[in-house]
Formats: sequence, structure tokens, C-alpha cells
Amino acid sequence: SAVTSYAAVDLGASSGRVMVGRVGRGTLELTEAHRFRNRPVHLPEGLRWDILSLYTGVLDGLRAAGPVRSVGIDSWAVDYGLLDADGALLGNPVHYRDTRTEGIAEKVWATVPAQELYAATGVQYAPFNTLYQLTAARSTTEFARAGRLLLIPDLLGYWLTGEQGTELTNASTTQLLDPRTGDWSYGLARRLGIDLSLFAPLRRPGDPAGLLRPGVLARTGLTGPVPVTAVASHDTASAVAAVPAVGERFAYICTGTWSLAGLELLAPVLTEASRAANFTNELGLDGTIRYLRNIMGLWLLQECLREWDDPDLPALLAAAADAPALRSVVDAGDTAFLAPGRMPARIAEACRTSGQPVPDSPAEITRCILDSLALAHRRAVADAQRLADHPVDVVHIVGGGTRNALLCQLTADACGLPVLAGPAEAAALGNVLVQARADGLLGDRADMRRLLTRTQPPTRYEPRGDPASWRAAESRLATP
Ligand code: ADP
Ligand code: LRH
Repeated sequence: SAVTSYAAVDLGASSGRVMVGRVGRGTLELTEAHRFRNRPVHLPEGLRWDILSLYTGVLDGLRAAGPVRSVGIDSWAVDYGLLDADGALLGNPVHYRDTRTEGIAEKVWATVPAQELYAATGVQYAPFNTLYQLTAARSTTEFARAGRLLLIPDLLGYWLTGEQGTELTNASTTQLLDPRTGDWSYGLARRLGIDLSLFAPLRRPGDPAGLLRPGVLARTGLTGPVPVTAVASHDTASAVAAVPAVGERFAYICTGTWSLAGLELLAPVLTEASRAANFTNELGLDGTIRYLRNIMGLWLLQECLREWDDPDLPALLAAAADAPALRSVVDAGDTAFLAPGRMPARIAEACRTSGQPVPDSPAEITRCILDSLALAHRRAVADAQRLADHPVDVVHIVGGGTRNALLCQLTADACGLPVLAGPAEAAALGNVLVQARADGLLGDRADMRRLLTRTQPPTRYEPRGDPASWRAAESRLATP
């Protein structure tokens, strides 16, 4: 029977990839056309994304993908490029780990208190929310020249098509959107002096987003017309759409550079308790709410690996599996781990100041990181159920971290719930499925999930060990 190919451009903080999804009646296959490193650059003015190299990776990937029905783009959230009046990019997009937002939130809260900000947007505090980035940028000459702001997937879409838009799921991470209406929070923007006309018009997953430009067709060897379809362009929104869940009683953890742990809800939770617990209400596919907490994730390990000159990962994980369990844990939700550099030393410091044994070898430090992530997963899954009054029977893990069997098992142990792990390329799959649906091949979210459970069966991890050991480890960390 007929099979249709779609190209999914998925840019993570550690790598970018162009994947090809082949969708038929009851079939779904994903293959990697091209993968490239995403290496940010330390310039004198700060930490910047190498956006031109990422765009080149996208073009190389589309060439490798071959003929496709359409293209969709998703990436990490919150960051953006500024364009001048002629539509040319003004400078390299600033990395969300750059230090420019230090101390900015406090200035914003002097105008709009944190409680009011949360009640209006439902977005958790993170120093890098676009709102704070814009406040930090306001005094720069670059900003003064800017006529348009495009979030990263929308910027790449603009370069591919010449058309501008602001995709809704990613717009929800700016902290300028009202999650109840799915429209801008106009009153908030006015009070904070943010000009919403900087943003291109909102578009929804499934909306048409232009055609590949003639120059792009020539560069990629594709034959036009090739449409670009807006997908859930926040990578986490695409990943959640591709959780192979049955029913509603599930939690999910999207594990990659970050761990995003929480629930899919039909309405936001905007309570003060939710704010205090730092849960966010980002928008998902079809008006759903991604009620989740950001956890530092495998970034902690990535940064150690960089410092250790990239040792063999499977061997290191095997040694970590044999290292003593729960000897020391750190708070994997702590923004103290946000900036790059000196990660093994910073983890050792955190263990020392909390009066725990200081891990020393790479195997011990890796075990400390994975135990700490599992512990943070446990807290997020428990807190989300309580705050949203939404009990679950199972935890789905998707993303690159599903390739780490130790992390999946520890998460099952810590949560005291079965873990269903996979797919590893959930964001790309969600991207493909939204394109296929816009093309008329699929129905609602449940229909998409049925296709996933049949074609991408997850790996099951049963909880083991004594839950009391996790409670004890939890009590060693001060609660936020
Ligand atoms: P992002 O999209 O944020 O760049 P990914 O979803 O690609 O992240 O996940 C990357 C992470 O997956 C890496 O940091 C690494 O820890 C983990 N990972 C990838 N491959 C493997 C592997 N073979 N074994 C264990 N972990 C892996
Ligand atoms: C994961 C992610 C996450 C955001 C962060 C900036 O890639 O999109 O959902 O909070 O990057």
C-alpha cells in the first residue's frame, strides 16, 4: 500500500538531525538522513548558537532525505533571532545558558510580581524565559534595530521559505502567552513594555508555513513544490505528542539535554502551590497543556563527558551500574548547574556542602548524576500528580535518555512505577505525525498514539528495590 515520506528537522541542544518518516496505513518508520553536532560558541560578548552551521546541517539533511511530501521543523524553546527591517538576521542568537539574564527576573518582578506573572502565563520561573531575555536585550543597539523576532524553528522556516510566523506551542515558552486563551497576554506585555508586534502572526501545528524557496530546492536537489508544515515546533511538545501512551493515567519524562517531567492535561493549573513547586503549563498539541517541571537532565553528564575528553559511554555506564547506589545525590533541579563548565567539580562541591560523600572517579560521578536524575524524576512525577489531582499508573520515558538503560531502571525504582521507555526520537516522530495528519493520513491525538503503540513498542522496566532508600535520599536534599 501507499507510503508517504515526511522530513522532520529536529534540533536539540546537543545535536541536530533530519529524519525521514514513512507513513502508510497502519505503518510508521523513521530513519536518520543526517545528524550534526550542535556546538555553541563562546564569543567575547557571550554564549551564542552557531545558527549558520545549524542551517547548513538542515540543508545537507534535506538533500540526504530525498523526495518528501513536506518538511516540519522543531527545536529547543525560548531562544530567537532578531531581524532588521530588510529581514536580515541581526547577530547570532543568544544561547539560553548565556549569563545576560542574571538578576533580570528580579527587575521584571518589581513591575509584575512573580505571583501575577504565573497567574497570567502559567510558565515556571527559569532565568532564560524569553520574557527575561527580552528584558535583558532591551538596551542593546541590536535590539533597537530589530523589526522582527523569530523563535529558532520559525527562523529556520523563514530561511527555507521566506515566510514568517510564530508557532503556538513554542510561543507558550516565551512567558508572554495566556494558556487559557492560546493568545498573547496583551496586558502583561503592555505593563512590561514589550512590543508584541515584534512577533510574526501566530500559527498552529498543522498550519501551512510556506514552500521551499527556489534557492533551497536547488541547494537540496529537491523538486518543488515542497511545502513546510508548522508542527508542534517546541521539541518537547512534539515529543509529548509522540508518547506511546494508552489512556490518560500516565506521566511522561522527555529525556535529552533536559529532563522534562510531568503530565498531559486539558486545562492549566495556575495555583500558588503549583507556582511554588515550579511547574509550567506549556501548550501542547490540540490545546493540551504540558504540565511539567524542567530538570537539568543529561546535560550534567554531557558536561562531565566533555571535561573527561569523551570516554566510551557504554563502558562508563556499565561501571556506574556497579558503583554503590544512592551514596550521594544532588538537586538536579538546581539552576546552579545551568551554565557550562567545571561540571565534575560543581557536582563534588554540591555533595560536600550537603554533607555527603564526595564522588571522585568518573564512574562514581556518573552514578551520582543518574541517581540524582532518577530522584528528581520521582519528585516531579509525585508532585505533578498531587498538584494536578491526576493519578498515574505508568511513567513513559522518551528521548535520547531511553538509550541509557540504567537511567530508565533507576527511574522505575525511584518512582515505584513501571517505566515504558522509547521511542528515542520522539520529537522527530511527533513532528512527522503532525505533518501526516495535516496531509489527511491520521485523525486525533489518540489515533496518532495508537499508531505509535503498534509501531514503536516501548521497553518495560519494572520497579525494583526498596522505595525507602529513595525517600531517605530525598531527605538529604533541602526541598526547594
Ligand atoms: P537533545 O535533543 O537535547 O540534544 P537527545 O534526545 O538527543 O538530546 O539525547 C541526548 C542524550 O542521550 C545524550 O546526552 C546521552 O546522554 C544520551 N544517549 C545518546 N546515545 C546514548 C547511548 N548509546 N547510550 C546511553 N545514552 C545515550
Ligand atoms: C528541551 C527544551 C526544553 C526547554 C529548554 C530550553 O530541548 O526545549 O523544553 O525548557 O529546551
